[in-house]
Amino acid sequence: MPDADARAEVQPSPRARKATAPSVEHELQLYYWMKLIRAFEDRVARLSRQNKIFGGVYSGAGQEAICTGICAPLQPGDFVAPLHRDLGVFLMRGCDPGRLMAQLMAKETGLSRGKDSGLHGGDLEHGIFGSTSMLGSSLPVAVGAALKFKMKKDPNIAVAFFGEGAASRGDVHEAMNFAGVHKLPVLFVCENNRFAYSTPLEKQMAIENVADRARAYGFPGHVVSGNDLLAVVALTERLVDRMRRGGGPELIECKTYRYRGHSEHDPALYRDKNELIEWESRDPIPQYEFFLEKKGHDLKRIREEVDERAKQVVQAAVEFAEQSPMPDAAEVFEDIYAPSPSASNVSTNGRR
Ligand SMILES: Cc1ncc(C[n+]2csc(CCOP(=O)(O)OP(=O)(O)O)c2C)c(N)n1
Repeated sequence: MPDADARAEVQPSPRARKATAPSVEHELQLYYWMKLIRAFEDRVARLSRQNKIFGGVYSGAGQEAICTGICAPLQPGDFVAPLHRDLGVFLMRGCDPGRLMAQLMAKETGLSRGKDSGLHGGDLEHGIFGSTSMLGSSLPVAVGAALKFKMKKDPNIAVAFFGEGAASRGDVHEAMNFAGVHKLPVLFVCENNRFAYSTPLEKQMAIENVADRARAYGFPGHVVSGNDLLAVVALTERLVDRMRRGGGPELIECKTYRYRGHSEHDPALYRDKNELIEWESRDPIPQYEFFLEKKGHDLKRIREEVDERAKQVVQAAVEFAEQSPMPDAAEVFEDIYAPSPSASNVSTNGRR
């Protein structure tokens, strides 16, 4: 549990803060995104209890400022490799909410056409990599995408999300080392929510910050409060700008907390109730609402409008997914391997 000093330590520098100054429109858009992600996650948790979701549900509730703040400064063509708790990254990068919901319900209209766990569907049209279950395995893939961008002199960047648990895996270190050696445009984002399933932070690592490891690979590491949207946006904007200009990799460690269990089937009895309460009191959404109110917005009106808009988007996604068919068993062997060039016209039913 961070003490008061640790909290102060993760506040952004005045320079980083000054760099943001989002326009009013952008300010409200950021709010909408956080609320949409929370509403989507909450609905998925409810659907899971109604047995409508296939496979595990790994809520990112409480971590919305990270998906929002990291993705807001990204551009079309950037590549993202989300972790299993990052439905928000899919929404932020333009994945259709209906297809995302259909993926979780294993429907034919889902990202992997109902053939895979909800977590593994990627959306390459929007530059979103569909991860495998192996923790940390998506980081070398993001680094590969960054290598491509560098070789083609493309201004795009890759973003690799991972938890502090995954940070203990070899793939993560190999990916960072390669990125450092070749000065690749890849942003490593550690969502440090203090638990990897039931393993607390103290049993995961012997140092204070995951970010401290970046220096060993030859690039900067930064610590930020993952519950402070403005801080995450300001830092990300600055680093992404530097990366697009050839500055090489960066690592951001976002200090945050996982509100729910590891997944919906985990009551998380290993956690201290007071710790959860303390972190809930730092919830990113009311924190950002406080900012909006201080800026002179009519918060009550804005909240009602945004909640209504988010509710409608989520409801439409649920209806689309519920009305979608289950996959056709006859197609079970399709999409397993990429078609060979000579066979590319065969047996794909016109689908990618
Ligand atoms: C190599 C590997 N080990 C264990 C698991 C089982 N597992 C899945 S998620 C998870 C916890 C991951 O924690 P973290 O990386 O901190 O991310 P978080 O779930 O906290 O967001 C574990 C142990 C796995 N998928 N892969």
